[in-house]
Amino acid sequence: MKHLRSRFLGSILGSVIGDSWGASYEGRYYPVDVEDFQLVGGNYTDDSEMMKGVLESLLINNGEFNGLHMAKTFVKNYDYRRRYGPGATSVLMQIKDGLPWDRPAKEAFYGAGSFGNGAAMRICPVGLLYHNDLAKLETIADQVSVITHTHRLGREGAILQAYAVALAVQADPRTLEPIEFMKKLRSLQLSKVYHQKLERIETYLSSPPPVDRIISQLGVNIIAPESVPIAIYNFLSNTSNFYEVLHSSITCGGDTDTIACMSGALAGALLGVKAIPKNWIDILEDVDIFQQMAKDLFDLYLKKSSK
Ligand code: R7I
Ligand code: MG
Ligand code: MG
Repeated sequence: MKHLRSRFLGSILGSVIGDSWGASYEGRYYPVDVEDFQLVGGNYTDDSEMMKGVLESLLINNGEFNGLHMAKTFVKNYDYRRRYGPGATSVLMQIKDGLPWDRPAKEAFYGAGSFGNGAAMRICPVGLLYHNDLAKLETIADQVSVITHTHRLGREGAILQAYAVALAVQADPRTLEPIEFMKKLRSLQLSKVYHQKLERIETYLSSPPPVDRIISQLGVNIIAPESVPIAIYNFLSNTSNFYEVLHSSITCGGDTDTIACMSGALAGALLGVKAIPKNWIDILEDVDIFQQMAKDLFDLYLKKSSK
């Protein structure tokens, strides 16, 4: 049980560290020359700010989804300096202006809804809290997504990332089999584009091609199907090394803050907070808030599982 507490904390802090380390390199091309975390990291972006909103709202609502509350929490926390995606900004500003919380996201992108990676980047707390209840995990991940991302691919990206967090938090780091992990992910009902990429990841794990080919085949962009898969790949190719998971994610370039945020969530969930250098944690912005929320989420998990 002690380990599980450390893994909740590791996953939340791993997300914020990945986000703030990757933030300096957004939009660069492979191979990104990554400097030490202490030189560039510490300040997080929209990825962590929205994850904080998910945590705040789940904690106050006993782990259940309350759309109005969560949407209002996103609006309350919104700080444009955190570099939100344009779709998410527009949705949150419309909710601030008084539109019902579930309307603007449906109307985004000419009615298609967003498939940006903004739902997946914030979903880690759902994967942690519901790691032993897949049906509930899928339901809550979907609900948390639709506040800003109603396109099927945006929601599925969040479900995939949440389930990967759930598998990571339950896995034994000494015996984790990446191919077995992938087989479990492939049992999810997802669109073809995700299944194609999950199959590619399995192949690459057995026999890795050059990194530029992995990048061109999986993608490193701002949309969910081109960022969640490479985050999972970078995690599964370095499962024993927190540093290497984040470093390799950022080296790939593209949407570096978000991809490292997602792979950091996975590495932290598997390896626990002890795998994160203490001097990294010390320089993290709002670290006390994130630590407290991770502990509260674990206590909520305990409370819910004792019923
Ligand atoms: O998904 P979202 O919140 O953005 C998150 C990203 C992360 O990288 C953060 O670090 C931050 O930098 O932003 O914001 P959205 O604007 O909803 O989606 C991101 C982008 O995906 C959009 O601006 C579009 O370029 C693209 N996109 C779409 N394009 C066409 N049609 C998303 N959905 C669509 C669509 O339906
Ligand atoms: Mg960001
Ligand atoms: Mg990003």
